[in-house]
Amino acid sequence: RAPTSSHTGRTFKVDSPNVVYTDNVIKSKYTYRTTSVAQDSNGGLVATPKETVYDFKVQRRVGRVGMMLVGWGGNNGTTVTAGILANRRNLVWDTREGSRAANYYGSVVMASTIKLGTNSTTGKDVNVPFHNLLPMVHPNDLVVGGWDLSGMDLAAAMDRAAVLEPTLKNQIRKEMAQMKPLPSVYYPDFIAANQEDRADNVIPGSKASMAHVEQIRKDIRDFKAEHSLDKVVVQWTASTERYASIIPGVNDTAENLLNSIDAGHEEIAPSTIFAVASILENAPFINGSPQNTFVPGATELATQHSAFIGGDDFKSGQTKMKSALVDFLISAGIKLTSIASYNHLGNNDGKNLSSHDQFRSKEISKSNVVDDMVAANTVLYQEGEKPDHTVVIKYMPAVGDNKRALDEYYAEIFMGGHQTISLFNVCEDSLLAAPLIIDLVIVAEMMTRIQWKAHSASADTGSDGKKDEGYRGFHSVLSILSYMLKAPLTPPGTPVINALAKQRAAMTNIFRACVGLEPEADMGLEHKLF
Ligand code: NAI
Ligand code: DG6
Repeated sequence: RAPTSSHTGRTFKVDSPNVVYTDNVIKSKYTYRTTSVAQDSNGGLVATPKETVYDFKVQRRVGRVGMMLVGWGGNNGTTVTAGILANRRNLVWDTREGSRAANYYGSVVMASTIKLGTNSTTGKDVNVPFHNLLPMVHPNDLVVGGWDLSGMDLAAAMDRAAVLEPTLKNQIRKEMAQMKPLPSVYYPDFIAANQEDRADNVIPGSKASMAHVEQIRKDIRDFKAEHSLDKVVVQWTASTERYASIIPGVNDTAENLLNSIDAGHEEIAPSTIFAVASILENAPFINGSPQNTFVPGATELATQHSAFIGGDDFKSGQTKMKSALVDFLISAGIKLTSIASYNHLGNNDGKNLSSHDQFRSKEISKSNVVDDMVAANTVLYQEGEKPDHTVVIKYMPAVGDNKRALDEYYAEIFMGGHQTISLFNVCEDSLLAAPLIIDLVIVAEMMTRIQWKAHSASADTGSDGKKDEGYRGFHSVLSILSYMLKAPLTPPGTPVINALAKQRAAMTNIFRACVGLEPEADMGLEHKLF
């Protein structure tokens, strides 16, 4: 299917000597301003403004993009696929509350705006859709495919998921029924025993093998060829696995990991097999579940191949709220002392998580999400001090995909007082996760078209001529995806940012830099100095 969609809303061009548009690329010269802090001989801090000048280059042609989902027949997989079909066809359906139309609500890229600047005449803010910041793939144009342990076609799987209205499902049933997940890799030890009855679509072999890696690689290549795609992004939205043990000599280096796969080592998870296959195919791979798919050997392999990886665990409901609320409380000078987070849900994810080892993976990813905000406030917290934080998840079939998340935030305020915030959050799990799956693909694909280099005065910024050399991609570990993820993966040795507003700012400001625009400072001096 030829791409047909165009982004709506206001487009713009930057008028600056630092920005050049050609038919193929956008080039910008960008001055990155930071503050370097050192300690003087008396132990005092000295802050020095620092400037680094970069050249960015963005390929304008998006090309044809495929999205391959592992766990395609699950609640998230079927919901995101149905959502794309419905949007593509501008579908409208009846509900008991009136008619509803397809949209991309919940996608930060598709449904939010950024402030471009202030109107030169009125002084009012001018906002543009996020997706107009740079040439990005439109989700309607994504070609969707993938794998699942369950061989059910996507129409039947969508019914099993029990997420969407029958009046919508009826309009896309025919198309969904033609979609069938590819057989997948099943190592029963990694997911809950209660998932066994789904596993009727498996590639033979119940532990790691190079043949499995090769089969997944072939699947990616075949999908690309069959649909004439320029690139494919692979995403794990399959069941949560248990953690893999990190064993020296087994999965600690790229070489050891490949050897261990070859030797059929039992500590290699299916998700790591998919990660390795994607890396070797140079297809960006994103882990939407909490387990440690990216064992050190997998991260090293990605770096060696300059292949993009991102993870872990979609940040959809309770945790997204937490990473905004905790940032607000601590930045407001309120000392958060405990967070009690309780969930109950009745979908298949909840069933899988009712098994201890799989729950443990989720408990870890849901628990570490406030560390950076706490550590940043040395007025409220002594070194090593943290709020109490507990996470409970219970399987309650009756509520299906409509997860209930109850949170109590308990904080110390002025003069020994207390503030207690209780939240009851009904998180329609897959409807919150589906737009994140889309954002992760759009942003990951975007990153395949951005290159940078340290600025050199002799650089040719005006054409694709000979001097146009020395550009390279961002680091393999795409921490720019952090906004969509609970436990963001970052390049080794670099800080993890969980605060939601900072995560969004990182994404929008990097994209702004690519068109030579300053970060949005929110100072509003133009309205304050008269
Ligand atoms: P689901 O249980 O409905 O779907 C998972 C699918 O993965 C199933 O169809 C299952 O057959 C398949 N599967 C399991 N192992 C597989 C393998 N090795 N290869 C291929 N397919 C395999 O779960 P749901 O709700 O779609 O969630 C998917 C994942 O996303 C879970 O790990 C969940 O924890 C995670 N997640 C979900 C969020 C949400 O809001 N829905 C948010 C954050 C993470
Ligand atoms: C229990 O919380 C089940 C999980 O799979 C979550 O639904 C999912 O991880 C979303 O979590 P959160 O904290 O982003 O709402």
